[in-house]
Amino acid sequence: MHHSRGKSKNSKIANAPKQKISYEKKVDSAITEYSVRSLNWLRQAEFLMSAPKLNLCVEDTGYEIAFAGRSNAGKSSAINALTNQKQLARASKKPGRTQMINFFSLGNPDQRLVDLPGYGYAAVPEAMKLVWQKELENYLIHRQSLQGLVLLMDIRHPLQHFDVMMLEWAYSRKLFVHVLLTKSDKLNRGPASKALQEVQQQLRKMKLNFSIQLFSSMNKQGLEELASVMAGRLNFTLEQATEFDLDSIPEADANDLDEPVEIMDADDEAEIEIADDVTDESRQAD
Ligand SMILES: Nc1nc2c(ncn2[C@@H]2O[C@H](COP(=O)(O)OP(=O)(O)OP(=O)(O)O)[C@@H](O)[C@H]2O)c(=O)[nH]1
Ligand SMILES: [Mg+2]
Repeated sequence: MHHSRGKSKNSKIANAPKQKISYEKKVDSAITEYSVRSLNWLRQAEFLMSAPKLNLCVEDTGYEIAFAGRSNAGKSSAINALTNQKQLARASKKPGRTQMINFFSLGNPDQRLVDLPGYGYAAVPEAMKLVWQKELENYLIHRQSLQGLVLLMDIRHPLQHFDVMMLEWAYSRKLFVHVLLTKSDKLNRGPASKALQEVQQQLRKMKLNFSIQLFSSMNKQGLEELASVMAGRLNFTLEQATEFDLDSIPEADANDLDEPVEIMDADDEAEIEIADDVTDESRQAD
């Protein structure tokens, strides 16, 4: 017979393997040759350039997917986890870190990832916020190569006002959206899949038929799923998959987040510094 709810949950936790292992088990079934190839392909990502505005962006040809979401949702971290490179995109515990439109090529300048600045970061000065909103809007409206968005939402605070606006706007523009409920490591498995179902339901209610998954940059949950969705949308073909040189893929790294697990989070903390150097986007692109 079944235990009572609380008890069965506890015994389940006690018997469960460590969270990380159970997550890995969970994605196993989703691992196909295409998703593995896609993941390897994404590791070829290289920093192309940062643009402060639309007319300074890289040439608008080919295919592009942008990572969007509230400030601190984990966009830059997700790109780093996905590409298996520690500092390809600049992640930070300080919200408002990403301040330009950042382009990354995927072995081919016509297949790109874009890291966008987050929206909804209250501590950015109002005037700057307006300029940014405008540039972001410009990019989202006019960028021809933009296929769609990976929209990241903290699993603990999904579907905030701006998120819903973004979803509806993307829908009206006929862009695809693939939703990531990020920082899934912050919740146990049960609550995490419950959150997933709830957001899924709400999307359906809004008649927004977008795909959605759990994701964690910290324990790498959902990497293969995200990789294959992205590769498909970026027109990564199996033909191309067999073409590229496997030797050129960077070695796997032990951990991509160099910050501790006890991360200060904009959603938990009130006093947060404003990101320091706005203009200095110099970085090593290897
Ligand atoms: N626990 C946990 N923390 C994460 C995860 N992903 C990101 N973080 C943390 O969340 C904070 C923000 O991460 P970023 O990747 O910089 O967020 P962002 O969305 O790029 O933020 P902006 O550039 O300000 O828009 C950092 O402290 C990260 O370490 C995750 O999967 N799990
Ligand atoms: Mg960022």
